[in-house]
Amino acid sequence: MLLLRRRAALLTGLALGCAGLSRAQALEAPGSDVLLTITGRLRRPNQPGQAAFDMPMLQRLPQTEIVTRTPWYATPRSFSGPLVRDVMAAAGARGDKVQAVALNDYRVEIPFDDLMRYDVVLATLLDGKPMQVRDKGPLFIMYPFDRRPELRTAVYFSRCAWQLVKLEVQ
Ligand SMILES: Nc1nc2c(c(=O)[nH]1)N[C@H]1C(S)=C(S)[C@@H](COP(=O)(O)O)O[C@H]1N2
Ligand SMILES: [Mo]
Repeated sequence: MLLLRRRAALLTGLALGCAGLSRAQALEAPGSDVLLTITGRLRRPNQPGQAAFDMPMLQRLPQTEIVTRTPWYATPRSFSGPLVRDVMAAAGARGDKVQAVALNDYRVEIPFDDLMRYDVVLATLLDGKPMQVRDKGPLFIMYPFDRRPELRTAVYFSRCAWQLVKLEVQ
């Protein structure tokens, strides 16, 4: 299951890489409410200087599920959505780090290394359901804390921005 998901993610990564090489390929335009904006060095913007994603665009990318305990909930929960690295690839984003910005103006820096080393998920669903803003939604960055116990530190918990609205590539 996990292996299949990994393989799917890898194949998509390759496909996106090829699309990036052709350069003519633009990121599709969002057809509904924009949930996430990526700014910075982008090879595939879909708006002047930025890449905007709506829910269907995020849900068309390969999906990964992380079931894990977290500091936010008393029991293990399921967080699912695209990998952050695939969202970055879809926008053709290149950089060393990314500033995650949340609705409540919370900001935190995430090194690109994290995205390569770990399967960091841009969660669009909590236990299979969309998250309301009052439930830390609509987007929640999640690390695989239970599969990678070394991540269970304040540093990585702080990188899990909930109510995420923007990623600034630097
Ligand atoms: N949107 C948002 N995400 C956030 C925070 C925040 O204030 N706003 N705090 C971060 C920090 S510093 C930690 S340690 C964890 C847990 O903080 P919390 O208990 O306030 O959610 O969430 C992280 N994600
Ligand atoms: Mo924190």
